[in-house]
Amino acid sequence: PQPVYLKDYQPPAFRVSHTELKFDLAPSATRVSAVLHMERHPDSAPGRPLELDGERLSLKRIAIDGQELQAGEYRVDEARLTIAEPPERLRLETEVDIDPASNTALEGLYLSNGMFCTQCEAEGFRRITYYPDRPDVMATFSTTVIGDAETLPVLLSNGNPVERGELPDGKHFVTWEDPHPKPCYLFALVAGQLEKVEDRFTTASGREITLQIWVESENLDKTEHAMRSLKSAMAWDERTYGREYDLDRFMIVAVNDFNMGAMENKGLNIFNSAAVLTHPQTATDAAFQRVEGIVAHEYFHNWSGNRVTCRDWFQLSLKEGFTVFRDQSFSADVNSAPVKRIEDVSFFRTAQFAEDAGPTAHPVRPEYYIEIGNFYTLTIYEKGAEIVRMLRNLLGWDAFRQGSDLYFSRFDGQAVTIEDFVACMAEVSAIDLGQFMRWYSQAGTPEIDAHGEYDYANSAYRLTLRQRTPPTPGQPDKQPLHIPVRIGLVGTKSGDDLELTLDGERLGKECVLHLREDEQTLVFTELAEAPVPSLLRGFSAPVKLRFPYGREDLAFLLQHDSDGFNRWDAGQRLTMLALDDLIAAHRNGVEKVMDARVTEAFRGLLTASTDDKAVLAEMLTLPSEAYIAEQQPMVDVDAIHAARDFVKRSLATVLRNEFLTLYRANQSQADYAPSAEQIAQRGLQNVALSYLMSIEDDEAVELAREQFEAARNMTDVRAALTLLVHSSRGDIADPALRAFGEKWAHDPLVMDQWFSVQVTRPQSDAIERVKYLMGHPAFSLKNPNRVRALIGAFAGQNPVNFHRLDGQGYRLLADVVIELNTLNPEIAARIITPLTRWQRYDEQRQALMKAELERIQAEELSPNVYEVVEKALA
Ligand code: HT7
Ligand code: ZN
Repeated sequence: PQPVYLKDYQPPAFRVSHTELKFDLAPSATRVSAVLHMERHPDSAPGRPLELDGERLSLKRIAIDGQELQAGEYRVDEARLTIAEPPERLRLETEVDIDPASNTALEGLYLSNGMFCTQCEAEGFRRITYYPDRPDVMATFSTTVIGDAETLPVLLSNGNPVERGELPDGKHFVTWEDPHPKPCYLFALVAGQLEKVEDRFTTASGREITLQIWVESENLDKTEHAMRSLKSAMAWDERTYGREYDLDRFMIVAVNDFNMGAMENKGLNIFNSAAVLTHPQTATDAAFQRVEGIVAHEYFHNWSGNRVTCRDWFQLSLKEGFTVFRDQSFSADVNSAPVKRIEDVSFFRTAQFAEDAGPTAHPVRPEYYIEIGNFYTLTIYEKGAEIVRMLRNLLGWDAFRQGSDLYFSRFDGQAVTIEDFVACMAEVSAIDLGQFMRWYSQAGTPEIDAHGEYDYANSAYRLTLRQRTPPTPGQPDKQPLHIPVRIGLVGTKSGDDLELTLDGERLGKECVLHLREDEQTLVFTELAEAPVPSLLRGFSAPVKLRFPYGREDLAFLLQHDSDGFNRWDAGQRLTMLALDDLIAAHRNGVEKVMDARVTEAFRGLLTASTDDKAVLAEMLTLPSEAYIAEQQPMVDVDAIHAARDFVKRSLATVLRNEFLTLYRANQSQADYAPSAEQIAQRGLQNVALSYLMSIEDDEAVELAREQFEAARNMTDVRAALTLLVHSSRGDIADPALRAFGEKWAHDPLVMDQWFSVQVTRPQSDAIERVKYLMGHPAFSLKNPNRVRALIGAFAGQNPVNFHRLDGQGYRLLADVVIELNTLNPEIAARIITPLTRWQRYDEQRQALMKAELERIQAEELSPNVYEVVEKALA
C-alpha cells in the first residue's frame, strides 16, 4: 500500500452541490442509486478527469445527463471509477449493488443484529456508492430509504423526513432531506426494528427541537441518562460557546456492533450501545460518566466538525482535538472539575505518553499515512485537546471565546485547516503563535528538566528550565516548543503561595512562564522565605517535568499546594519514589521495606477532614501498573506488580482501622443517582474495600461478599466481584462469578464486564481463562465490544500474564490479530498495540514479541495491520 502525503493536497477536480440517494435495502444485495449534481471546481485545471472513489461495489448502471455511458467512456478498478472526459457541469447517475450482510469490517453499510446501519468516517462512504469520498466536497443530501415494512419498520437518515409511503411487495419508504451541506463522511442511514424515547429542547432563540433516542425495545429503560446528558450538553454549548442546534430534530441510535464509541453524523448520531445505554443495575459510575462525555462530544461536533469541517484527514485533530477539549470542559463543569482533570491527565500520561514514545508516534497533524483509520489516536484526540487547552490558557477564556466565535462564523459551511483555527486565535489576541504551531508538527513528548536554588543572602529563587524532545521515528531533530509552565512558589515556613516578583514586576501568587528557548533561567526576588516550587500546575502543558524533589518536599506539597491537581501529583510522585525503590529491591532479591513517609502521608489523608470526597478517592488511588511501567526505563512487569502489591498491603496493614472506618462511613445507602456526590462516595467506599481486600483477611472477604450480594448498583457489585475474583478466595469468588454470569447472560454489555473481570485476574491461570471464554456462547470475534472486553482487557490490563515468559500471551494476541485482519482490519490494527511496544521489555520478551509480529507480517495483510506492523518492526 502507498502512503498519502499532506504536501500533495490538491482541491478536488469536481465539486458536488447536491446528492440524491436511493437505497433499496436487502441484506445481501442492496441497490444504491445515486444522482450527483456536479461541476468542475473553480481551482481545477480544465483537463483533469473526474475520479470517484468506490470499493467493493458492483456497478449496474452509469449515465451522464440521462445518457448511458458506453464501455471506454469510463474505467472502473478496485478503488475508483474514472471518467476521462466529463462535461464541466453534469448530472451523474450510478446504480451499484452492495452486500451489507458480509460486511464484517463495519465500515460503509452493514448489518448489526438484523439492523442496517452505516459508518462512513473516515473513508466508508466509498463502500456505499461511487463518490468523491473526501471531506472537502460538501453537498446537500436527499435520501430515500426503501425496506421491508415488517422487518424494517423504522427507516432513518440525516435531516428531516419529507415524504413516506407504501410500496408494492410489502415494502415502504421514507425520504429524508438534509439542508446543510456536508461531506459524505457525515452521511448516515439506519433501518430496523427500533423504538424511540422522545423529548424536547427549546433553544436559546426559542426554537423547539425534537430529541429522539432509538434503541431495541429491551433497552428502552436504559436511555434516561443519555437523554439528560444530551439536554445538558445542548444547554452548555449555548451558554459556553453560543452555539445552537440547527435542525428540527436530533436523533441518536444505539447499535451493538460498532468499531468506536460513536459517530457524529449530521442530525443522526450513531452510537455503540456501550456508549449510550445505562441503568444503575447494569452500568458502573464510570460508564455513566463515559456516556455523558460521549453524548456531549458527538453533539458538540455539530459545530466543531460538521458546520466547520476538515479540509483533509491530516487536519483530523482540528475537529477531534477541539471537540475533546469541549467535552472535557463540559464534564468538568457538570461534575467535579479537579477530579476530571486528574482522571484525564493520569490517562494521558499513561497512554498518550506511551504512544508518543513508541514506534507509531506521530505528530498531532501527521505528514503521511497509509490508512487513515489508524490515526484515530490518543495523539490526535487527547494531545490535540491539550494543545487547544494551552491556547485557551495562553489567550484567557474571553479572547479564546472570541477566537472560537470568529472561527465558526468565518468558516461556517467550509472545510478548513488547523492553520485557519490557530489564525483566528492569533487574530483576536494579537499573540504570535508561530512557534506554538510546532506542537502540531512535532511528535514526541517534550521533557523539561528543572532545578532551582534559594539564595538566602538575596531572598531570591533561581529557577532553570531546560526543554528537550526526544527523537521519534522519522523526526530525529526537534526544535524548542513554546511551553506554558504555570507555577507557584510555596513558602516552606508559611505553607502559603508567595508573592512572585520577576524582573521587578509583581505577578501575584501564580504565573505562567513561557518557555521558548532550549534553556531559560528566571530569578524570583523579594521572597521572604525559601520556597518549594509547584511546577506545571494543572498540567499546563503535555510534557514530562522532572525536578529533583526530595521526599520531604513532596510530602510538604501534598499538604500545602494550593493547586489541587499538583497536590494530587505530589502524592503520586512521592509514591512513585517509594515504588522505584521497591522495584529495585524486587529485582535485586532484597527485602522490601515500606517508606514510612508514604504511610504517614496516607494516614494524613485518611484522618484529615475533607469535604471533597472525590479528590480524596483519587489521592488514595495508587498509580496503575501501566502508569508505573511508563515511568520506568525498562519495564519489569513482575517487579512492578510485586512492588505495587507490597505498597498496597503495607498501607492496608498499618491503616486497617482507618480504611475500615472510611468504608463504613461511605457505604451506599441512598437510591442510586449518577450524581457527583454519590459517585465520590462510592469511589471512597470501593477504594477502601480494595485496600482491605489486599490483605484478604476473613473480615475483608466477608465485607466484599456482603457487598456483592446486597448492592443494587453495578458500581458496587462489580467492585466487589473484581476484588473477589482477583483474590485467592476461589471458594467465594467462583459462586459469585457463576451467579453473575447466569443473572446477566441476556445482557451483552454486562457480560463484557464479566469477561473483563476474569481476564484481568493476576493469577497464573488467566490465559487459560481467556482461551476458555473465547469459546463462551456470549463471545464473538465479530463484535468489537466483545473483543475489547476479553482480548483487549487481557493484553492491556493484565501485564503479568500477557507478558508471561513462555510467550503464550503474545501468541494468543497474534492469533486473534491474524483472524481479525480479515474480519475487521480496523479493530485488528488497534488490538495489536501492546505487541508493538516490544522495545520497552527485556531481551527475552523482545524476541518473543518480535517473533509474533513477524508471524503476523507473513500473512496477507490489510493496509491497517500492514502499516502498524511495518512501523513496529522498522
Ligand atoms: N468522529 C468519530 C470517528 C469514528 C470513527 C473513525 C474510524 C472508524 C470508525 C469510527 N467511528 C467513529 C468519532 C468521534 O470522534 O466522535
Ligand atoms: Zn470526535
